[in-house]
Amino acid sequence: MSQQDDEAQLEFMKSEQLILVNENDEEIGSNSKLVCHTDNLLHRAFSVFLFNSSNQLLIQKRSSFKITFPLIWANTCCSHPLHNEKELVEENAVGVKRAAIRKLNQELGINPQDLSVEDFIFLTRFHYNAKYTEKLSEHEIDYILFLHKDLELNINPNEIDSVKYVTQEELKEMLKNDKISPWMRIICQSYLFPWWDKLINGATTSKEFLSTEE
Ligand code: DMA
Ligand code: MN
Repeated sequence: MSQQDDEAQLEFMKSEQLILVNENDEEIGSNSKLVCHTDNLLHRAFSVFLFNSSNQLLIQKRSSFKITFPLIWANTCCSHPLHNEKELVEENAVGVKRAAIRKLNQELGINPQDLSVEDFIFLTRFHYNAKYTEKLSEHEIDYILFLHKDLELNINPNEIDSVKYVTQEELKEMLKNDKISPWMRIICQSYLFPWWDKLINGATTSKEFLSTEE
């Protein structure tokens, strides 16, 4: 870590205990957020995609204070479930959804009372590894969660530089021209747009999103 690192971000790095997993996403222990990202340890993570009632996706530009991948565009909110009783629950991805409610509040100021775990649609999880610098990397089993709701925002500037709602066409232009996080790029290339079409066509359950029938 460097001397310029933001205090608040460094504190999360030191104090948060993340969930270490094997390639099958089975819990195998815990370590600090810092060690996970300096020693390339595989850990559990999530990526939320929030759509409003006009079916636009909320994306965020990460703040300059972020220790990994600052000032690049990503999906609505990403983070990690913590190694505690509430967020370790695996049934229906409840632990990850609880972590998502916690971070949607901390990053975007969304009132936790406006959300419940039932609002989230868990679609899939995937394994990826992305280097940021020689010293820092992401190595995660990332859970993709959709959320289709109009929500009031109050952006935390320590986390987020800016946010905007985009259409599919606008995001496709950004994928050509802007700096986009590696996990967001993978999700856009492998999953996002067919599911976004289904959302526009009224899908609400994971079964509807994942069915291959038209
Ligand atoms: C980590 O996101 C999770 C993914 C999917 C990259 P992050 O660096 O934004 O985590 P945090 O918000 O906890 O710093
Ligand atoms: Mn991570």
